[in-house]
Amino acid sequence: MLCGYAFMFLCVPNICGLLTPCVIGMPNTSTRPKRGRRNRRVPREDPARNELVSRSLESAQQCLFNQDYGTAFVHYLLVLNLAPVLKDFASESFRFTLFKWADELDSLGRIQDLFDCYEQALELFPTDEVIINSMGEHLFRMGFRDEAAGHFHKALKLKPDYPEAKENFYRVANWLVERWHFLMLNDRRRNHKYQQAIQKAVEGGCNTVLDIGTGTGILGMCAKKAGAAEVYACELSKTMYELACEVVTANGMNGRIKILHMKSLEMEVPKDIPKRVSLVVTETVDAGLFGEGIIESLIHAWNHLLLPPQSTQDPSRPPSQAGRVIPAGATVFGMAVQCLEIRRHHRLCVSEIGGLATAAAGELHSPVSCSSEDDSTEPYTTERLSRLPGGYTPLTEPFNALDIDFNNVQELEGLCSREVSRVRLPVTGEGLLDALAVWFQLHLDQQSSLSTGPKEDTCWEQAIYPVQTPHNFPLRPGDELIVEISCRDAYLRLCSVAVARDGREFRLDDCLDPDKPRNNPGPSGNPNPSLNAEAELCSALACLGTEQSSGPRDYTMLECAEMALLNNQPYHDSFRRALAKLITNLKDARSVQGPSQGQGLEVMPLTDPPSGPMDPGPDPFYVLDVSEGFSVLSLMAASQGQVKAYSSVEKTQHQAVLRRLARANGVPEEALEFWLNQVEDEQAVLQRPSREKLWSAIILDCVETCGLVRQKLMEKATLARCLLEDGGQIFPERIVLYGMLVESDTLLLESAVQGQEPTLGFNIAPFINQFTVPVHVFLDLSTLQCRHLSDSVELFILDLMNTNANYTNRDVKVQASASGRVTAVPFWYQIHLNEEISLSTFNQDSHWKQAAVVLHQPLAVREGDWVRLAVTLQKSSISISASIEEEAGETGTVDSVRVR
Ligand code: 44T
Repeated sequence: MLCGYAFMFLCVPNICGLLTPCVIGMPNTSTRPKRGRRNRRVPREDPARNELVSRSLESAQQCLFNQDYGTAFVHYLLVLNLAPVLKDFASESFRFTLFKWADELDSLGRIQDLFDCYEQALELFPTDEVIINSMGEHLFRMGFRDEAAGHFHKALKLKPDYPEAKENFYRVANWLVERWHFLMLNDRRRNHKYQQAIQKAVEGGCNTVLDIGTGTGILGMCAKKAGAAEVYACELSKTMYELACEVVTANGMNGRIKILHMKSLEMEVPKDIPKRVSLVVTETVDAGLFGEGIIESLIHAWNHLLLPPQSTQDPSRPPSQAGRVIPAGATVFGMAVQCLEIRRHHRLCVSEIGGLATAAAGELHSPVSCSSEDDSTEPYTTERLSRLPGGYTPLTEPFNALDIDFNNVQELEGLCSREVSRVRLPVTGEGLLDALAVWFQLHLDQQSSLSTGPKEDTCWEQAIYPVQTPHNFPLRPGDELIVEISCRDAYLRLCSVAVARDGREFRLDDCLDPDKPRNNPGPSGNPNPSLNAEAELCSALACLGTEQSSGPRDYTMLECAEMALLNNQPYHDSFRRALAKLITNLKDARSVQGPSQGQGLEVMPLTDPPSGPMDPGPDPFYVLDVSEGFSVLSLMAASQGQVKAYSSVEKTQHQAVLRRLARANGVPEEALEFWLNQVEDEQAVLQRPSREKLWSAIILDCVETCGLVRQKLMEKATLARCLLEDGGQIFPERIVLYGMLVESDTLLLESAVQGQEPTLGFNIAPFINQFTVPVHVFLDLSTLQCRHLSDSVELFILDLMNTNANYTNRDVKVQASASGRVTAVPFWYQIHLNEEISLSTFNQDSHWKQAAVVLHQPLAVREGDWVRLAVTLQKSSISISASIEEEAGETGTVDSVRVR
């Protein structure tokens, strides 16, 4: 968002010519409305009404011309409500007015008004995919992702080839129907076990059933099929509820399962279900077991929706008169691990980035913390340990963290008020403590259970509780790790609090004195911690107290990807070299041109005479960094000397970190400005050069962490190019997309319900597969289970310095290096900062993940076959189709179609 915002200001004063709204064709009022059918009644002519319509239309046009969009919108509403027959003619200008007015309302924070306008617009144009899609964009920006995704989906259903909606939908489909639905439905073992357990319970007498969080309706249908007399199901997501209704109908159970669109916690007897049920089935569990609120749901269910449990006093009560839950309970396990991949996403590991010492940054945390009281933190994140690049080292044996009986309401209720329990874990491996990994066994009934363990053959992720302390603590066998286990806000929390060694206990969270040496774990970790373990330990111990901590520490929060970026030294070194080269070139050019006046910059003098590396003499070089989120690139530019850098870092806390780093690294205060503060402060804006071609360098953020090209990248590049001084540069100047052919069943299992066979005998796949998205994001290609069927091949080039030179379609030929089924084409980018310096997004130190296009149909290839990949980049979303090339060709033979 920031980028767009910054660019708004960037372009308005400088290249307004480029942005002047195009003249929208106004409806021709003299055109006669179409005649109705012969037998339809001709509406009575009403001269006063006609007069009003035509006057309002005129006013609407005038207001539009004057850019008074609010008034124009009201006039259009009036016109179109009074004279719907004008809809065809006025739709374009009406939409234009709506979008302009909505943008204004958005920037004024008038959110309710904004959505009211969309509601009114949709009353007039209920099937207008452009309006629906645009409303989705506003919803998305405001954080209503489910609703936003619903709008994109609707727009796409109305017009399947509408590129904007397609791009938006693909980006958010994961929120609408999360990917684990596919994994779950493809997990035959899991399906079968649930079915067996439900069937046994129903056959044993549980004949009234409630499925909490029914998803596609599968567990409810199992209960019905097993012979339950009454089955109810509830689902809080609107999209999933509608899907469940479709699925149940398609399986001939319409009316036999009552599906409610609500959260189970809101259900009441007899309002929603006529009487208490004898069985609750649910799979509302996430990798951390409790994250979907199962504890709260079950407490509520026992108190309001379920029959009383089978009591030990009266075991004779028949099962139909007693309540029970599937799953019956769970056992939670934990294990301490060393894992560089986790570490670099949660802690600052480097003492230097791009020539800047990082010590002054202060304590930086990722938003994942089990000890924090901060609302913006999550207690855990999730990963598939087996798929983490670089692997992990267990430091303890798996330990039993918790046993929970879902059939015991007292135990469920007591969980949150239960004392914090402490476990002492013998350390069995040598390494740095990076996280506690957690998984569980879900006991469906006495006989059957499912495990989400990292060693099991399952698709489930584990919960990761990263260590947030700034120290590096090398553990070794003989130590004891002390872990606290608690349950707060119905989340399970695990926290490593101390290490016991040689009879002493060292607390891990205590480093109150910021002047004490920080012990950064190092960018690549220490492959053999024992090498300098003693030195590390001494320094770690110097930071550790044995007495109680005296209160919360001050820290700044960075997103995990921002932290990984900060730890990415090759990234920053490349930028530093590329910036240095540019500045040197520009200096040379200036010295040839003569004195700085030759630049014609009308720069107001900087308030204080700059000191340090900033040369007060010549005009500075202006560098703008519009990276998303936290970035130190502007500061690195400023540290080059004779540079005035503008950062688009938005958060005050983040700006403070950059200021601290600037001070500590001898960068004069005035060499670094914050773009948004600048545009809000008119005085400061005046101090900026007024020349149009302002910037020596503009740094663009091209690739999202998830592995996709950033939206509107090429538009931004076009604008940025207009703002460069002669010899100035956009970083990067070019990005090249690479890909390869792979056979990966894993990707298929995550993208759609596979195979022709019904799922547990039910017809579910065609319904849920409507939500299949061809592009997978956030992949770790280095650990993805797949067979490579070709070498990597260049798929596409995006030239940011010459956006006209880009094409939208390209055919690429690639030779199969092995026989197999091509199921996907993973892709990544080489980001060229200049001719010599480039970065890959498929790299061990990278904060980027990779993405992949999953082919619509797998393509069988034999070794040596030539495959033609038709690659399309529409907006910034990529699509690829593959076919066998009958005639032999040369690797990488390319036919490109220049479109723009
Ligand atoms: N878990 C798989 C599936 N919901 C995630 O809207 C299982 C993941 C899994 N609806 C490890 C192990 C496993 N009332 O559609 C969602 C959600 C809905 C509710 C009504 C409620 N109280 C709720 C709570 C959630 O239920 C559906 C499923 S919840 C997510 C399940 C071996 N990791």
